[in-house]
Amino acid sequence: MAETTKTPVTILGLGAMGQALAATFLKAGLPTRVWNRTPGKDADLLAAGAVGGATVAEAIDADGPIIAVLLDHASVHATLDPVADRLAGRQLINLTSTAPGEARELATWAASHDCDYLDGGIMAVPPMIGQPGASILYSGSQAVFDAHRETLELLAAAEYFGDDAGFASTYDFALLATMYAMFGGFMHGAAMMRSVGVSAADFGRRATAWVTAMAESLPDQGQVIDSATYTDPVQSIAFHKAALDAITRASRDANVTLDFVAPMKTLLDRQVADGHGALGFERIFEELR
Ligand code: FVH
Repeated sequence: MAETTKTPVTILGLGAMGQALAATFLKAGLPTRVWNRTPGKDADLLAAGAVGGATVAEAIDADGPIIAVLLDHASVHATLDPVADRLAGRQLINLTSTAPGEARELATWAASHDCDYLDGGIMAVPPMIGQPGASILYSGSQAVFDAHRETLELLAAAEYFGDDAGFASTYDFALLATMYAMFGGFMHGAAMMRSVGVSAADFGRRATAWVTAMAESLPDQGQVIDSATYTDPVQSIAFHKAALDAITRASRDANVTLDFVAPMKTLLDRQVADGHGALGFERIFEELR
């Protein structure tokens, strides 16, 4: 990661993520101000050299970007609305998870207070902050990103995706949707394997190898989707429907509910009923959007 210029920063929100961000800045020697709604969460940070603000107004009364890492969109407004008149000429970097429309609303709200807004989607859990493998996706104000890129790189690899404040959030939640499908599939598989006495940890090790191998195909599937040519499949929707039917029977035999696999079966059944059985699996993309 790049050298930092020791830009002062203010962090609003000292949950697990806010504390990890603040600790990383402090370790890098950045003057760091912190604030949290509930007092007491700043103890370790103060001991490490942070300056605590008793109020939001006090915390943001400093140079440098204001970094919000709060629970959700509502908590960003709850925190910043009362100090909106102090935001003129400031730069706000919002790392709180917000839906794309919420991020765009915050950008418009910030602009109405003459405040420059950059949105970020954190692709990491707190222990990963400052470590290789962590990344944060940004969109919104390029001026804010360019001005603070070195500082942001202290936290995680930083990538900028243009001036649509909702873009980074869309990317964030698209990646999370992919992740939750994998996690849910693992829970379903682990429940099946428990019925024949295999531990979830053992299954996890084998599932990792399988999922890693299968994930290699995602860029190729993406190319099929982008070309919208589903007529020359490696394996057809009808083939995958048969597989989901078999998974359904196997799950019933293992006394595992169909809560997780049923939506995928429904999608494939509908594709076949609509006459798309001979097309490639990727055609379900057309059904989803
Ligand atoms: N932790 C993670 O693994 C994920 C990784 C990906 C990105 N997320 C998002 O980061 C945001 C903060 O997450 P967090 O882990 O720090 O969350 P908590 O530990 O639950 O802390 C929440 C903080 O928000 C404050 N807060 C909540 N409601 C309000 C409010 N109405 N007004 C002001 N502050 C509020 C809360 O304060 P308190 O309860 O201690 O008073 C915490 O500081 C989040 O968007 C994740 O989705 C993290």
